[in-house]
Amino acid sequence: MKKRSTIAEFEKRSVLLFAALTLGTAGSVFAQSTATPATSPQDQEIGAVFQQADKNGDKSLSAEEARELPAVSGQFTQIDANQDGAISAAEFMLAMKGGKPRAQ
Ligand SMILES: [Ca+2]
Ligand SMILES: [Ca+2]
Repeated sequence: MKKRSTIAEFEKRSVLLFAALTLGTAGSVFAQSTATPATSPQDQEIGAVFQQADKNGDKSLSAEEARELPAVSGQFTQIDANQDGAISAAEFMLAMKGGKPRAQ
C-alpha cells in the first residue's frame, strides 16, 4: 500500500523548526487570534510558515515561493493536489499533517 503525498517525518520537523525560528514576532500576532477552537497550535505554526513563505500575500505558494521551504519544494507537485501550479493554504496544511485525518 502506497501513501500519497506523505512528507517524511524528518522534513516535517525541519519545516516546523523553520516555523519556530521565523515565528518570533509573528507568534504574538497568532496569540491574539486563538478564538477558533478548531485551530490547534500546530495549525497556527503551519499557518505561520505558509504566510512567511507567501511573499506576495496571494494566499498561495508559487513554485518560486516554495523554494524557501525545501520540504515543500521537493514535493511541490504532490502537495499541489488540484494541479493548478500553486499550493493553497489548505493543500499546505494537509501536506504538513501527512494528509491523514485526525483521529477521533
Ligand atoms: Ca504567493
Ligand atoms: Ca493547488
